[in-house]
Amino acid sequence: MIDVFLLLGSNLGDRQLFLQKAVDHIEADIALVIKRSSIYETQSWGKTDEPNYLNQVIQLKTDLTPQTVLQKVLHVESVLGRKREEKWGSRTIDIDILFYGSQVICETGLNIPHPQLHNRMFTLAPLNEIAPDFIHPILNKNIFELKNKLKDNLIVKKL
Ligand code: PH2
Ligand code: MG
Ligand code: MG
Repeated sequence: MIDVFLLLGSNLGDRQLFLQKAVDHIEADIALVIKRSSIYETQSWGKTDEPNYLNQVIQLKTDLTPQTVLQKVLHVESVLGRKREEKWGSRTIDIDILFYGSQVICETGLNIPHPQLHNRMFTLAPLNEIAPDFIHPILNKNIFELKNKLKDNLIVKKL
């Protein structure tokens, strides 16, 4: 069984409900969630005039291939996103694969580890809560070290 870490994010609509629904769909369609971080309220990274996000990291154990995990994650996004897209005119849930064990995967549409995770406190803070000792297979540093090293001043606080 491979440890898979996913980042959930929502910044539109009932953000907490979308995170919960994502977890429900993931448990039904992909794998049991063995750990989940607290939910964090985070300032929008990249486009800073967007509404704040809620972010959460969850850990799964699965034998599914990374390609299958991606396909299933995109399906969950589209089931949740599509419902709300008409109402809110924007995406309400984002599910990103952060790690698939210690594997490094570079394919079109599938880059693991997530290429930006070490630059984002909204990812490292919740990840550090559940997996501080996990070693980034490219940077060869654990999550705790990456978080302490990162200079990202955007607000990230536990709900
Ligand atoms: N996701 C993005 C862009 N910016 N900012 C925060 N705080 N949280 C996110 O999940 C996030 C973001 C693109 O996926
Ligand atoms: Mg994302
Ligand atoms: Mg995404």
